[in-house]
Amino acid sequence: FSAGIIGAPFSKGQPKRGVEQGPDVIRGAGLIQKLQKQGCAVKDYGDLHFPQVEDDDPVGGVKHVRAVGRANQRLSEAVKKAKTDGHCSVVLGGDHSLAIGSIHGHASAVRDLSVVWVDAHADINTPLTTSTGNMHGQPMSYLLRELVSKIPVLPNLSWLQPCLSARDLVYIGLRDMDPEESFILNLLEVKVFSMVQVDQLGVARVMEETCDYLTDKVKKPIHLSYDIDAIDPSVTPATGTPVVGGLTYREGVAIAEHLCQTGLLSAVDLVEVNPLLGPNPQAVQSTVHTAVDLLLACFGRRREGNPPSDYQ
Ligand code: DIR
Ligand code: MN
Ligand code: MN
Ligand code: MN
Repeated sequence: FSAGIIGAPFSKGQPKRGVEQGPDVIRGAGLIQKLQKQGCAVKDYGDLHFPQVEDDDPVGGVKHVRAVGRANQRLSEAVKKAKTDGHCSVVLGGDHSLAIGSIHGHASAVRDLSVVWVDAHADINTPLTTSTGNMHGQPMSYLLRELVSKIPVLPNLSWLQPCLSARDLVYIGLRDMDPEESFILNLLEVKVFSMVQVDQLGVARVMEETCDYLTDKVKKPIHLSYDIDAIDPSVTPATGTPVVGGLTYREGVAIAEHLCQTGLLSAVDLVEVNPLLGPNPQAVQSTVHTAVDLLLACFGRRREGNPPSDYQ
């Protein structure tokens, strides 16, 4: 196990300030020391620098296309580097538009991968279906091969090739989808474990079925893209678009533990932590600590305990 940590302090995929502070607060809560303490080798690549993009007017209602395009091009290179260096890449967001570059960079290093997208939202609006114009509600539409004909040419995104098949995608935790997003998911027959399935099956069964589905033929590396708003806002309120009725802390951690135990986890995004949005400092702390615990579970921490490691 080794983690290649990449900070991505980027917020232009959505309108609220503060989410660019995600890498700082997650690092500040001791992520790297805690990973090392549990026996995980860590390479910290530091934070990416995203230069100001001038004249970034909306394109057909989609906001900050050029900034999102440029930032994700940089992130893709950084993730590709972390992968070729031999690490499980960890992208600390920043908003969820960063999944474009993270998954693209991962795919360019390993060729074929599967994605587990844990989120209250499907983030699969196209530039034509989006009602908000926010790019963090759209990343999956740029990544899926099946949707390539639905994506118009956009500035600073010409480097991007779709690199994921709908068959290799599983959603967990959905509970707030736009009607057009539901239409797309049905059309492409994407595997979805919404909160209804989490309720009906329980998280253990959801994870068994997720892994069985993804490893049906070949065992591809898994990219986990974890939006902190998948967890219930009673636990993780410091996020831009909280939705009631989410995963419990235990369900959220169980997802990360199970994916770790597959031995296939190859990249992780932890996005949408916004320390300026909690109602009080404890709410922010609860959000940040949960984010750290999810990442620790991705790298082998088990609630039933771990034997001592000689790393440290
Ligand atoms: C909405 C909200 N579906 C949109 N999406 C969010 O903006 O497209 N994604 N909040 O995280
Ligand atoms: Mn999201
Ligand atoms: Mn979300
Ligand atoms: Mn399994």
